[in-house]
Amino acid sequence: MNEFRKDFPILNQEVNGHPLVYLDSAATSQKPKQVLDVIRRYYDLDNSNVHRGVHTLGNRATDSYEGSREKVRKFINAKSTKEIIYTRGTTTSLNTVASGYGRQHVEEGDEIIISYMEHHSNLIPWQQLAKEKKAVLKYLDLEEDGTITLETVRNTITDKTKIVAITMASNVLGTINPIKEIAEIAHAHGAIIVVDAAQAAPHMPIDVQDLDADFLGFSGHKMGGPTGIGVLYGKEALLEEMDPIEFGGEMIDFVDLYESTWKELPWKFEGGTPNIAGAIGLGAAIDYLTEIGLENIANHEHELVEYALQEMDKIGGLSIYGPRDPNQRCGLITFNLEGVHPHDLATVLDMNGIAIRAGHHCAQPLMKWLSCSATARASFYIYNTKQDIDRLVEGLRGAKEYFNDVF
Ligand code: C6P
Repeated sequence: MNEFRKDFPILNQEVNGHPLVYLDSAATSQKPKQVLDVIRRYYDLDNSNVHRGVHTLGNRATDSYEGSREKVRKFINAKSTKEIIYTRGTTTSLNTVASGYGRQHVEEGDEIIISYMEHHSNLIPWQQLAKEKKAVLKYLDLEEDGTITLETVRNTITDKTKIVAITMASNVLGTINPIKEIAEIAHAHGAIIVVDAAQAAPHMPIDVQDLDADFLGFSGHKMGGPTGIGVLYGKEALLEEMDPIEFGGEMIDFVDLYESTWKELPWKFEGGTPNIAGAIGLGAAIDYLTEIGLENIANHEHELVEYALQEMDKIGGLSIYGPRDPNQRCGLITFNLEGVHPHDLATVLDMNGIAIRAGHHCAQPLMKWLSCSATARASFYIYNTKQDIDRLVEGLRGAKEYFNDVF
């Protein structure tokens, strides 16, 4: 995988006098020059609004924008491009389902099920919906190692459950959840499953038909694409019966003084001028990842996680969260160094050119479950190497000595 590193110009720099080691891809990934070139070329040559013009630039922009939608469809094996809605990112995708499908289908006393490991984006929309509808919000318990068993799922979902909303891969624990099996249980009770794939889509193959996901959201910026673009996948029948969330240009068929009708799918959910360059950039990112192969990416990250766990264990004084089996987790490791606040740790590492994230990772209920207020997190992607992990481990050893000496 080392050869891909050269595609990421940003990595070729020094930070605070040291070669940059970027270990914060779960927050946002770096972008390969192939994606940057496509965006640049679009603005240089084709920039125009979509679905409006009869002029050549408008047609080119529309072709690229809709061409990217087909790439997204293929990427997650959706049946039709009608099922692919462009959004601003995972947060908007999940909010769209909660305020669209959720408001139309959830009633007083119904259950919405989420888990303790959800990112706020897959928690607050359901919390709000439950409050509004007087529905019951239930949490799937976690095992000590941060996994969810199917027994827990079976014991929590009931015939009153309308929605199960769950992450495919946790941005804190790294846990990969058995979505296909959870979907089966949800469907047996007449519930739908909403999948947060923000930390999954960039790192492993996704087949929405095989998973039998009803809705699934992800963000372009975590998979080599630009910020401000994401995807909401929804089964056509469910999207068809769902009302639009935003009203205005682009999404209408016919407007009269007191009544309007909507365009067909997917456009009825894409009000206003869309993020055209973003969608085209996302298409380029999908081309890039597909060329490498999602299986290869997943294997590379498993190797890195396995190596990192092994080397980090040797340091002593580190609490590492999430499952120990590298095959059960995605490419990130969340940890704390005894007696050191994760922000201080991240600052010391940054002084050595190593970028990690520290904080609550937008998962405050999970922090409570872990009995801590914050953690440090190193996350990996295609461009990371074992040498990067050696630098991290060296940095952590140095930080440990530094804090031991100072305090
Ligand atoms: N997690 C992280 O550092 P947006 O911001 O809409 O692109 O993605 C939200 C989101 C939803 N679900 C999961 C599992 C996520 O990890 C994220 C984003 C980043 O962990 C930023 S908080």
